[in-house]
Amino acid sequence: MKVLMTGVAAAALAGAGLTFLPHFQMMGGAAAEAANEPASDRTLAEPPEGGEVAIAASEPVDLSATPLTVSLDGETVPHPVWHHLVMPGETIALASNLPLSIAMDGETLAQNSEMADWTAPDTPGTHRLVATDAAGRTVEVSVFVLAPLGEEEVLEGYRIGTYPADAPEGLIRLTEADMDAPISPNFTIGQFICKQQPGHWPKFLLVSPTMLIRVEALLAAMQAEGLTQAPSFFVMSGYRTPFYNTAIGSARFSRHMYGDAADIYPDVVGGDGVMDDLDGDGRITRADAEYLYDYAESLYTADPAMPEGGIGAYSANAVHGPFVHIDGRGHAARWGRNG
Ligand SMILES: [Ca+2]
Repeated sequence: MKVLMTGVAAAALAGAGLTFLPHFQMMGGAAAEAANEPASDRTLAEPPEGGEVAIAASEPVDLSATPLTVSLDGETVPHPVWHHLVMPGETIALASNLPLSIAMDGETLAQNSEMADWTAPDTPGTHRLVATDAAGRTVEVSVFVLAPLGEEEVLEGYRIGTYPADAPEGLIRLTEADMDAPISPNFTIGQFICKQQPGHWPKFLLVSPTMLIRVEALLAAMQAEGLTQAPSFFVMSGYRTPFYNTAIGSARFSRHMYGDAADIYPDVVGGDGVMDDLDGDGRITRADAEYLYDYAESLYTADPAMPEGGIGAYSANAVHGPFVHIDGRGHAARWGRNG
């Protein structure tokens, strides 16, 4: 079987509980089939074998023996599409296990090299790092040069407020033109902006890698099992400024203020901003949020490599439908699931 693997498909398999290896492994054949098996039959963290794989290269290459691993500042890039945050003037270091052609904003940084450095400019902004190996596999990273926060409570007219603890060093400064910058295989940065000041630009926000790893894995697993046709989750609430978090009466130390939480659900049917009928009873109720909660819980529990974090289930109210909160706080937290 020959499989032309897209980043989305690869992520779907990677997140299916089959692998969440700390590197990329393009899979085909038996591995792709295994992704459709019930969760209980999957082998965790075992590299797939066999299968002929072509990855948008001129010639098919059997890459199964040599996964491409890329790290930025010592952190493994977990998906072929990812993001990285850096303060102005700081240097980021890319390292790989294979020689790469590495470009930033279309300008070559290194060729046939397993490492490259890039020093961020002094001004905040969005940049695009693309690394390509000899087989044509790519790693694409949106690099956000952050706007220093300091003691400011307002940045360029955008109300930030005051962090109750652990104020971040800087925030992503997002212009309207960069809304579609990808931050993972199935999510763009624009999905996570705070709802305040809708017509105001630029906006400021954060996203965390652990939250995105968990949310991507959940989506990919549901896609692989045919539980949703959604190309992405609807992000009802992603980042919240401390200002906004206080205004809506949320938890004082909400992980949303750190870009480390997302209130999500699949919304294919109707595209109406309301969760789909996941449990198939013909209604959209709390039971659908609990279905998603339970699915996330069992998926994360089955994968020892999954970063720890929170899961919460919520009922509909006057202004929103049912949803599930996912965060990457670093330890397990569960709420909202009764019985
Ligand atoms: Ca239902």
